[in-house]
Formats: sequence, C-alpha cells, structure tokens
Amino acid sequence: MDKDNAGAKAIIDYGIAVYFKNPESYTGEDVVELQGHGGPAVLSLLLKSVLSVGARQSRPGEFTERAFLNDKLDLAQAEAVSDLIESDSEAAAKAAVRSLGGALSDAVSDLLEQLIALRIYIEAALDFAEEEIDFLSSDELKHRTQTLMDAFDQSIAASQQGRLLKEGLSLVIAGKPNAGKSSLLNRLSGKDSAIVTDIPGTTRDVLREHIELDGLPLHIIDTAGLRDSDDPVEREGVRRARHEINQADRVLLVVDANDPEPPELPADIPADVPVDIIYNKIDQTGDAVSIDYTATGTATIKLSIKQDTGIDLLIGHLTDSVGFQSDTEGVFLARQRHVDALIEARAATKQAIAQVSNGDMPELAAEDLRRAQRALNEITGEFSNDDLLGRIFAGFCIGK
Ligand SMILES: Nc1nc2c(ncn2[C@@H]2O[C@H](COP(=O)(O)OP(=O)(O)OP(=O)(O)O)[C@@H](O)[C@H]2O)c(=O)[nH]1
Ligand SMILES: [Mg+2]
Repeated sequence: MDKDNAGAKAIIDYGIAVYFKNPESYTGEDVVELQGHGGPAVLSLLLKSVLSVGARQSRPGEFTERAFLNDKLDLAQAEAVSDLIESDSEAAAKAAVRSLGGALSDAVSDLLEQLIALRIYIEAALDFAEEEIDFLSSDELKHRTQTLMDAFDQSIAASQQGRLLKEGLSLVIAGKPNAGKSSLLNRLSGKDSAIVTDIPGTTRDVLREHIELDGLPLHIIDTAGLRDSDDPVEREGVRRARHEINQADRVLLVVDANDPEPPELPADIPADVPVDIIYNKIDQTGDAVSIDYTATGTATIKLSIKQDTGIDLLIGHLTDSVGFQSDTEGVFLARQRHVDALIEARAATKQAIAQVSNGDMPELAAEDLRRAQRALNEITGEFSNDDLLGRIFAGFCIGK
C-alpha cells in the first residue's frame, strides 16, 4: 500500500490476481500475476503499491532468464521468446514460434545424439584396433558419417534461412561516384529516399532502406562513391562506405557501362562475401539487357535503372542466390551465433572423419568430436558462460 494512502485502503482498480504455483509457471517459481484494466496511470499506481510492499522491478529478460535457469526452456528457446516479440513479419513470427516450440533445439539434440554415437563407435574401434575386423574402414562408419554430415547440412541450411528471416540480408551498393548507386536504392525500395544528381560525389552519408523481396527482409545500404578526395566530408563518406562494405552479406558493385576501365573490386570486401557486378546505363551504350553467372554463383548484370530494364533479372538473381525459399514452412528462427556454432561443429566433425579415414591420427578424432559437441551444447546453453547469458538476456525487453 502506498504510504500516501496508508490506512485509507483506496481502491486502485478492479482486477484479477492469478496465482501460478511452481513449477507450473513460466519461470518455474511461484508467481502471482495482477491483471487490471490497463492504462499508464492506473498501472503506475498499481506498480507503486506493489513496490511499496517490497517487490522490485525485473531486469530486462529476467523472467525468461529464470525460466532458463529453472530448466523450463533451453537457451535457444529463451532467445526465441525475444525473437518472437521482435519479429516484424508473419513468416518471422511463425519461425520464431517453431524455435520456441523446440524445433532448433530438437535438431541440435538429434545432431548431438548422432555425434555421441559416432564418438563411442570410433573409441570402441580404437580399442579393438588389433582385431581382424577394421571397424574404421567399415561401411557402417561411412554410412554413419554421411548421415551425420547430411543432418548438419540440413540444420545449417534451415538455420541460415531462419537467420535471414530474423536479421535480413544486408546488401551494400558500392561503386565509383555517379555510377547510379542511389538510383538503384530508390528503384529497389520504391521510394525517393536518396538524392540523385549528375554531380559525382552526391551521396556522403550511408542510407538504409528496409524492404522485403518475396518475404526476404533486405537491408539495402547506399554508400558514397569510392574515390580519393580532398574534401573532408566526402572522405568521411568514403570511410563510412568502406565500413559498410566490410560488414555486408552481399555487395552490388555498380559500374557505369560507359566507363572504359574494367571494374575494380573495393579492397574492403571480405573474401567470402559475394559481389555481383551491375553495369548500369546501357541505354547509353546500346548493350542488351543480360545476366551472366560466374562459377561461384555471382552475376554480371547489364541493365538501365533510368529505363527500368533488367531490374527484374537483378531481383530474381538476389532471391535465388541467397538460397531463400519464400516457402518458409519448416524453417526455424535462428541467430548468427547458432549458425556459427553449427558451422563450427560441422567443421570439427569433418576433421574427425578425415582423421579416421586417412588413418593418420584416429585418436585425435575423438577430441575433434568432443569439440563439435561443445559447439552444439552452446546453442542450447548446456555449457555457456555468464557473459553470453548476460548479453542474451540484456537484449530482452523489461517484463519478459
Ligand atoms: N542514362 C542513364 N543515366 C542514369 C541511369 N541511372 C542513373 N543515371 C543517372 O546517373 C547520375 C548519377 O546517379 P546517382 O544514382 O546519383 O549515382 P550515385 O552512384 O549514387 O552517385 P554518387 O552518390 O555521387 O556516388 C544521375 O544523373 C542519374 O539520373 C541509367 O540507367 N541511365
Ligand atoms: Mg549516390
């Protein structure tokens, strides 16, 4: 009771108190939930009154953290709670609910089961190394490792789709000044967001637009044209452009088709980031609209933004190349850390299999498999450090 109202027993609201007895509550503890009519003033009175009798406000994500610590949810499911609340498309919400229901955790525990079985098999085979039957080159082992690698590939593909649904793909438009980068941003976003002029060096700031292509969230990022400049503002723009290029999931390098010089890849593009080359302004060169693919799946596309020709080829290429299926049935929402852990576990498993099959150091295989196991356990929080937990729950909103 608020001390101003002490003794007066003023009525704040007419509502319901729901008592959840442990362990059947969200957190697994005894919980009382007070439900009122809502509205900030009434709720603030109610909150004040509750705090005055000794309660304190929860930290961000504290309820879910308690649920995790009390084994009501594993870490991947706890993260799905926050991702569900934050999801900004129906597909992302559906995928988050699947993760909350345990789809990602189930995939991980299936991988763990196979991994442990494989480890036991290899360790047993090593113990019987002197016997006549060579377990390590048996068909049984080949079959097991193949099934496990296939399961890894499937989980990685599904979680990468999930990560794309959650975080979107960051597509950075880069290139020399005046090539048509801002025109491309405007065309793809369907908005007049960026200033377009024929003056090279028009864009200095980084501009972002969020769009959806066939259900795939895309962050399109327009950057300053790359060139050396004495102008400090432009130099800062170029520095920011390079920073964005360095963080990109994919880069569209826009080139003026009239430029006689061959396109130059900006040095800041990380080696594993795909780059598509867009020859723009073919209305001036007389080239035909075309798309050619390289062996690695990137494209060279000739188009004209001004005349709106060839843009459909670019859009089709983008949706195809990120391997995003607009049918997201069965996809579970995932975070980058989940994808990274799965990739690490797959790499360690692959190494273990190589150790066994080339017969070099089969004893090391067991250690590699243990490393894979640790990576998988990090996803569900079986082994996780306080830092990671702190970071994850700090990203939640208060009251969840
Ligand atoms: N002829 C022709 N002109 C185009 C085409 N696309 C863009 N332009 C023109 O090219 C000029 C530069 O376009 P922007 O989109 O501002 O180029 P940018 O790459 O963003 O340039 P900076 O911001 O200076 O780096 C503008 O005058 C556009 O109208 C095209 O397909 N054909
Ligand atoms: Mg521009």
